[in-house]
Amino acid sequence: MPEINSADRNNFVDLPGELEEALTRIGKALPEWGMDGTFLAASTIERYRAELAPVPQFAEAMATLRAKLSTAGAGFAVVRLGNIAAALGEEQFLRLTTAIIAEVAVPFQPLQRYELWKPIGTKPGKDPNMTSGTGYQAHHIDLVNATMPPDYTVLLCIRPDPLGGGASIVSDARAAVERLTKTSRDLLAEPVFSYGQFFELADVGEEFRPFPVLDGEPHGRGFVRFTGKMLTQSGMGEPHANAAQELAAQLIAGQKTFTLKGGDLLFLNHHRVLHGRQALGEGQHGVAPDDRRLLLQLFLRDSSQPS
Ligand SMILES: O=C(O)CCC(=O)C(=O)O
Ligand SMILES: [Fe+2]
Repeated sequence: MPEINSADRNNFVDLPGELEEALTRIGKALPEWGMDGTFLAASTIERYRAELAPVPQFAEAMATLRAKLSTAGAGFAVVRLGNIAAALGEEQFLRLTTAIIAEVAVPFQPLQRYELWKPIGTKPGKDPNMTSGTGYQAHHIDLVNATMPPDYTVLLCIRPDPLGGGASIVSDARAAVERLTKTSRDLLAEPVFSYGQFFELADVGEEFRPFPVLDGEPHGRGFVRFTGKMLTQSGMGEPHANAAQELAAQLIAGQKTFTLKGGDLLFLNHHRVLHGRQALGEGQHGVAPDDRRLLLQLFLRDSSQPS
């Protein structure tokens, strides 16, 4: 199957070979992380930063990454860590990845069932359109029904779908909104939308129900609070449902599609982009569970945001 890729080079960060080698060396000796509630402990962040700070070219690579992720940039980026993943054991690779992520914002895991990283595996028996399902997952921000969704989601690809599916889709939410009519935008600014359950969550505020899709906040602060999954569930009236459908269509029209490889680290700025996933390949029952697609997910809180 040809690789699906409508993202351009600007959306990817390849590290220079020397930097990969230095990070691999440091990764071998990084200590275990600690947690402070749902957040990566400040002492771990300080320790990891101190280990990585002297590495030549590292500061430049992180500045490039932060610029791509900013609301002025594309709002998403994939850092290619496949060579480092291949050279380190899984535990050390996760520590190094966590250290890199902590250069962007503060890692945390609001889903209380998990420590820091949440596995997103492939479960053929599950609702196909949900996390860990095998079908299409429509554009969304994670924890859409929280008053304070995470500022970023991070997805680390451990194993791509051996059947060639599961491409990531990412769309510029602000650009999609700009293409709507004023009437639709006005409808989306009304607090009549709702989605899903709210439980076993911490540090994302309260349940927001019903919510407006457009919150009128400045771009770097507010969200396009949307999930394509709410179209069938929300119980809203027809004008609002039509406006939400229009937004869903514009998100699809503007989407970038690319397939993550093992070791790819996808950062998504929730203030700027929505994300989802194409269906996985048909026939997952024929793939051994340990060989199926596996991502790991965590979230980031931008410490510069007023809380
Ligand atoms: O499976 C994927 O690529 C995306 C998963 C996702 O966005 C989620 O579970 O929130
Ligand atoms: Fe998601």
